[in-house]
Amino acid sequence: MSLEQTWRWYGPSDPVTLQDIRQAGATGIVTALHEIPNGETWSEDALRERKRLIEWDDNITPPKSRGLTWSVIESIPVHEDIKQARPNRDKLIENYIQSIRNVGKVGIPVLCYNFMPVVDWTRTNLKMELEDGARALCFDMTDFVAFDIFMLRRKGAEESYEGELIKKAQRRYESMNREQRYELERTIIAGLPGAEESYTLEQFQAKLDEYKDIDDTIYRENLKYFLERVAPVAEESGVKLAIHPDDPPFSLFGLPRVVSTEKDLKYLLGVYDSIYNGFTLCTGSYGVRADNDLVGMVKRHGAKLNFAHLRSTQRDELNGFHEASHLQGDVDMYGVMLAILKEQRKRQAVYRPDHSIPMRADHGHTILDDLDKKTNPGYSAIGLLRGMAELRGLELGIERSGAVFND
Ligand code: DNO
Repeated sequence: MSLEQTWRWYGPSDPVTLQDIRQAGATGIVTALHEIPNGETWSEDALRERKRLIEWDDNITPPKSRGLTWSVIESIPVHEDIKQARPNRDKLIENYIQSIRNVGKVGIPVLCYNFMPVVDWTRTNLKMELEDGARALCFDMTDFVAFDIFMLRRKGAEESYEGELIKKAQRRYESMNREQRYELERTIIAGLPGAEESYTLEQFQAKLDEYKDIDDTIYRENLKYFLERVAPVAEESGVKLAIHPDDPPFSLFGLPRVVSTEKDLKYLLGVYDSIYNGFTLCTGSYGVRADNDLVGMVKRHGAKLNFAHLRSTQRDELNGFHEASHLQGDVDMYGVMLAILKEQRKRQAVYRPDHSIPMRADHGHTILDDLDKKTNPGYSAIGLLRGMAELRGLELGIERSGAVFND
């Protein structure tokens, strides 16, 4: 198999163990030093120590290789003060740069990050029941508007939505009991796994207020400022940046969004033209917008595709979605896989050493034994295992069919 199969591991407290991951067939680990507060430098020692833990079993003598490599960092969070261009941003960017240098020294080749304001990925329901009893992550627009207008009571929120939707959201809100309201609030603002920020309702409103004068144009400038400083260092250090798109790929709470479309991507790749300033193709995030041509994005920007998150979503009539199984839903996974494998061939033809593009199955359903366990939403072992097995089969089938050689 030629794509590098990776798996996101949340560190020593993840209920999924390194051995589980190895048995699932992955060889690459995607993880972060989640314990380091946002804005602080990741030291070379801390990185080395975690890398050793991932790659070697030191509990036996002599130590034994686990057959795993730390291939991708996901993510070093970008501090809110950098995103908002506050006066101390240069100091924080300096810390970020130092982290990248340290990542380069210990030899981790890819760094995934995002530039979403206030909230990282956002859902309204982490346990949507599918017809076969499996549970999926979902973003329901009616619930979201119910929260925004009737629970958060954000100033001006009504202007963001159409009258019919607001009425529906009001009926939804009125039909919910206290527990259901609390659960919705926690799901939206308490932070999903990997999101390093978590808020109470008051803190959340205060955070939103900080953005009242920051529109897309200003926010894009702030991303540019960051990239102009960070990308050259990434190149020097041999660390390939891979920006993750907004999830979902549209504005939430009136906040700016600048990594949602191919146009956004083109802009930021142009800020510093190098394969070290690249992107994460998250098919589930970009794929929520019907106007994102995923296959075309790989064809046009493939040289800078540094990491792939493969998953599918199913849109609904209100612009919401739920996470489909990996080969179903709105994403043309066959087309995307074929395009990625073609990009890989191109790299091989010019002897690019990084032709084996790291990919991971993203956000599995909760199924089988995991339904009764405490798991990280979207990251339970069995659902991801199913996703990865399907993607692996798809890849092998495409390779054997010879379709990669067709124009
Ligand atoms: C969710 C993830 C995101 C992603 C970050 C990257 O499952 O895809 O949390 O890790 O946005 O910075």
